[in-house]
Amino acid sequence: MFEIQSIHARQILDSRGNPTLEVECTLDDGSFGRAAVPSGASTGENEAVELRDGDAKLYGGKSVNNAVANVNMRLAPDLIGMDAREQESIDARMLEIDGTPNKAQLGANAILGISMAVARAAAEASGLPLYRYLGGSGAKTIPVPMLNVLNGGKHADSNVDFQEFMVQPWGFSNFADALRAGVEIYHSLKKVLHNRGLSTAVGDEGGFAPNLKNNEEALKLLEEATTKAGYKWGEQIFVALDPATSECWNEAHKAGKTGYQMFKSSKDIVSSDDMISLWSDWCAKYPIRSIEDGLAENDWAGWNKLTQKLGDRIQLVGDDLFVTNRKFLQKGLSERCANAILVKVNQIGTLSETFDAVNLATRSRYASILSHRSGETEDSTIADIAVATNCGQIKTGAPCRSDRNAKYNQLIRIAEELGDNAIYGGAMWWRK
Ligand code: 2PG
Ligand code: MG
Repeated sequence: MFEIQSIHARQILDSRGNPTLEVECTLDDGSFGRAAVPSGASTGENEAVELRDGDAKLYGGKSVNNAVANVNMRLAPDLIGMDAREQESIDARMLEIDGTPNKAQLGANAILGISMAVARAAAEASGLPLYRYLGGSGAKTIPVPMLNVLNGGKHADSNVDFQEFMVQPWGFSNFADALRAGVEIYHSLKKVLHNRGLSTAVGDEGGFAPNLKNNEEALKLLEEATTKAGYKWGEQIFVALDPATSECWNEAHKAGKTGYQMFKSSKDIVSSDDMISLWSDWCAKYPIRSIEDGLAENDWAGWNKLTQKLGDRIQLVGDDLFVTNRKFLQKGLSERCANAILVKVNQIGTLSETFDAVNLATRSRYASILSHRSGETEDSTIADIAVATNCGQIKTGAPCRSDRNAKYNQLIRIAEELGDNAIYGGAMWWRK
């Protein structure tokens, strides 16, 4: 009854209007799973390969017909007949067929589509919701959301250098109240921006994307929006940042320099130490609990210094630094860099390896945050994975646009289903 009968991929569109794949898996009892693959814009250089056709005549080179063909012609025939519950073996078999260390042959997008679709079909055949199938009977933590209410960097055309200014509603006893606070702050921010004559158009992840006097003004706006919405800044609501500074590093590199270029505002190039001072200055002034990619993916020495300076006070998250890959996480552990990992299924390309990364992080007392990509679809698998792993945090954009709200809505469903058994991640701050 768990035997894979068919696997089929097709090209669909993501939230930016770029092609991506969705994969369908049917089992011999008729159980069915469908999953769609996300796509990043500020990608880490060590991510698994997203295979695109590169034919300028089709979607500006972004079509994924080869990845679709790799699912339908190369992987599917090999996997048919396997037991869909054997996630590890199925994922391992795909890695074997691909034969490269970074899934460059068949595409991590092709492989991930199958990995997720198979899990969904197996969950259906088991009669279990996905989070329960993946996480077992102990899966019950609804994650604290990081709501990216102000977008900059590569996700917006504004003059803000840093990519994500997020509010994190830690100070609530349940997910529904926490999410409502995030949503009300989002709407409050819209009014604050509107009243100042600033743009309320949104960026790739649904957050507003105004031009500002400087990067720090974003934090002041978040504070005003939070207070005006009636919530306590620094008690109920905290700040999480993803400045995505590998982009600043790369811009400096393009100019033949080493350091971090504020590529949208001043064009200044600053050092790793200057960035660390900026973060500690901001942490003294604002209730920041989390900074992701506060330094660039290749600045390991800087990361060690940053971790020594702020690592016992706030969460320091490696995204481009770790690319959901246990090899890079292991390096971070040895070199004492960061204290948390961002977890993106398409950075590594299979569910098994995603769980490996989370497990290593948990055993090493690093926090894990499940995350969307800037290019998303209606697929909400990451919401289930967040609950399945009990990781306690999720980053999935502003509460705006259906690609983002699909994940919030799935968490609402799961929280309702778990009822009194649900734990809201906010109840257990990761260090204290
Ligand atoms: C990030 C992500 C998601 P992208 O940097 O964390 O917010 O962006 O998917 O563009 O890499
Ligand atoms: Mg990031």
